This record gives sequence, structure tokens and C-alpha cells, in this order.
Amino acid sequence: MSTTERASAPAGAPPTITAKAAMGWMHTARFFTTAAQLHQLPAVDVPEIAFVGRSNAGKSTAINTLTQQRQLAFASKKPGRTQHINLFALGRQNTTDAVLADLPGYGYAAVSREDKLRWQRVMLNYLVSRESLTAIVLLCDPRLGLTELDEALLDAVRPRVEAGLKFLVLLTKADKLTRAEQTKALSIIRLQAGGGEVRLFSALKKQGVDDVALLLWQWCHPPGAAADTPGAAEAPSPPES
Ligand SMILES: Nc1nc2c(ncn2[C@@H]2O[C@H](COP(=O)(O)OP(=O)(O)O)[C@@H](O)[C@H]2O)c(=O)[nH]1
Ligand SMILES: [Mg+2]
Repeated sequence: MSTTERASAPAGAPPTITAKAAMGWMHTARFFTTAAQLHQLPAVDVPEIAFVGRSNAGKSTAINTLTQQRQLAFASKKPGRTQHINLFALGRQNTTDAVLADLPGYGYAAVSREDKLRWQRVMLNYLVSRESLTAIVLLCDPRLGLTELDEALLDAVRPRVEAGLKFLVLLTKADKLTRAEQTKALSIIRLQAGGGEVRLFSALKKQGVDDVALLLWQWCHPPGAAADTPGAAEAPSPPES
């Protein structure tokens, strides 16, 4: 592996790497643990990024695309089936420098009312109280826009976002929109997202993938923190394939 993976940056600038190296880092994702309840989740001492969104928004597909692994997050034909919080560890070799959390999709019509409420509670508790939570990626199908449940989620995390929690709205399935529709969706959701990042994403066309990988790497490796985490300061390996 070459040291040129790390892009050169002026002194004092945030640590930076190439998109290729960020994709290599994402590719290190492996299953860590799963929990049906919040108290069953182990505490972690690295940044954690939660993926949330309505059932069928494209969450599993986005996680699989970002990690370049076909089956890491189960892309189910039966939405609403994934009823656990699944954690994936990131980091090369035996180090873990970040964790991805795949949260159950919400809003699936065929789930019973009790189950829906139970999952909303688990998710909101997680988003409000999970200490390692560093960033939230909210997956949204731009043809539907932000729904009531997405807005409720945004409201719940607003105090944490104001306190520094990173926030990204990923507009999925962008390949289904024309250029004009993409531009329009971006500007509408930007207004609604209130200062968070908003990006277009297509698993099919690989649109936005590098960009998101880079953003997530940067969020998990803020300037000044790298020295505290052995291994994290080095450029990650590219995918092995
Ligand atoms: N055209 C297109 N379809 C997508 C894309 N991402 C996901 N889908 C489709 O949307 C449906 C729901 O995706 P899935 O990842 O299972 O959604 P989840 O319920 O949020 O995990 C599936 O039929 C996917 O094939 C994309 O980028 N483009
Ligand atoms: Mg899914």
C-alpha cells in the first residue's frame, strides 16, 4: 500500500484522504453485533454513524453499495423485516476506528401498530441517548420527500445536531429523477434539513458514492482526534479485490 493514498493537505487543515482510500476504508466493514433492544447494544469508544430511514428508502442498498459488499446489510424484498439494530465495524486489519449502525426502517404499512410504536421508541431512544453517535445518515426517496416520521426524527435529534452531531440526508434512487427533478429535490430538502448536508445518491449509477464515503471518513476522523486513536492516522487500505 502506498503512502500517496493520503492526499497532501496544508498544515493545520483537516486530515484528508483520497476518495479511493475512503472507499477502501468503507470496504473494511464487517458484522459486529446485533441487538433487539437498546440496552443490549455494547458501548463503543469510536465514532458511530447511524443509517436511518423509511422502510424501502434504499438503506440496505446504500450500505451495501458504500461498503462494496453485496450482502452486508440485508436488502430485503419484505420491507419492515429488519427489526434489529445491526452494528458493523470499520477499520483496517484488527483495528476498529468507526462503527456503522443500521437501524430498522420505519413506516412500513403492514407492521402492526404496536410494533411500529415500539420501533419508533427504540429508534428515538437510540438517537437521543447513544453516546458514541457521531453522525446520522437519513435515507430519503426524493420522490416521496421527507415524511411525517422523517420530520419527527429530525425534531428529536435537533438538540444534538445543534450540539455538533453531524447530519446527512441522502436522496436515494437519484437515477429515477431527471436532472431538473434532482436539482429541485436538492433545494427543497436542503430547506427542510435545516443546515445538514444533503446529497444525491444512486446505487444503480454509483452516483454520490465516493463523496459520501469521503464525508463519512472525515466525520469519523476529525482534526486533532487522529493522534488519540492508534492506526486511525494512517491511510486505510484499498479494497482487496
Ligand atoms: N433504481 C434504483 N433502485 C434502488 C436504488 N436503491 C435501492 N433501490 C431499490 O429500492 C428498493 C428498496 O431498497 P432497500 O435497500 O431494500 O430499502 P430499505 O428498506 O430502505 O433497506 C429495492 O427494490 C431496491 O432495489 C437505487 O439507487 N436506484
Ligand atoms: Mg433494508
